[in-house]
Amino acid sequence: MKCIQTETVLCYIFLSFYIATGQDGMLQKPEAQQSGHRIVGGHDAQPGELPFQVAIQRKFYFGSGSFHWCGGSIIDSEHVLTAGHCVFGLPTAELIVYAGVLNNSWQTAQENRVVRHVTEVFLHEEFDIDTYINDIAVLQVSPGFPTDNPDVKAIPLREDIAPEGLACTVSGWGLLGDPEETKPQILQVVALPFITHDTCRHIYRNYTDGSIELGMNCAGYLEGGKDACNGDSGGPLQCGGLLTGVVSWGEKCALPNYPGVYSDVAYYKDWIAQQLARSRTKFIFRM
Ligand code: 4AZ
Repeated sequence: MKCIQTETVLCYIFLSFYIATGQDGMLQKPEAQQSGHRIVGGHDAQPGELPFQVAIQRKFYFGSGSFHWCGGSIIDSEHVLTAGHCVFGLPTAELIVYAGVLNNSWQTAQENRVVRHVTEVFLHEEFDIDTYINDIAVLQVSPGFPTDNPDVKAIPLREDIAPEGLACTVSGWGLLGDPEETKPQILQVVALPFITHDTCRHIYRNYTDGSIELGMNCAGYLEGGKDACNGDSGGPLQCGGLLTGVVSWGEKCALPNYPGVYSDVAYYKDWIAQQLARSRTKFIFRM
């Protein structure tokens, strides 16, 4: 959304309202922004089904409370993996992480809910907001996640290239379905087949608003119908119990021949390990 000069004040008032009403920002590539087609075919997640899923929210400027922004995955006792575009340009102090919840409303108390502040953001040094190349970030939370909560658990990272067609799930609190622009309060999950980098690059070959670059993989059906969407960014593509992708972008949602695009966890395994090491070193020096 662009604000032109003569209408700047009105536009910003509108923009604040737009954000406050929970229309997440930044979740499609800027050129591909626009909705109308949204996640279809998902269903409510069951308690304990996706204990690694977190909701990343942004705190309101005034008063208490927060609004949904992105998804993320717990990767160890004090770190969350998410998309670079979810944290790009945002103050660390504005972010808050909810784990162990199916309902992502900050007002809804839930037995196993764990709320954590973000203490450090490690955004990929070469993240490109125009192309979404290197759309990945590690968040350090404080204090660390509990070890005895059945609804809060880390997911191991995939280190090899997943095979074509592997059964995966993607999950999140992103937009639900046409025509209503509602977002679910309950975490949604949908099963999808994995699409390798090479195949996806071919599928998107004639697309002019983006391309499948190194470090990107995909998931979905060529006939469309099941996909991640606005508000799911940063969340997990899980295949065979391993974190395989991070929701990144796509041409709208659930369209035929435009599968969802993910940051490839195996491709970034060394980068992720480096960030975890950096984070731990910083922690030692902070004491
Ligand atoms: C988004 O805006 C978004 N269909 C996420 C995934 C896809 C498109 C948009 C892929 O969060």
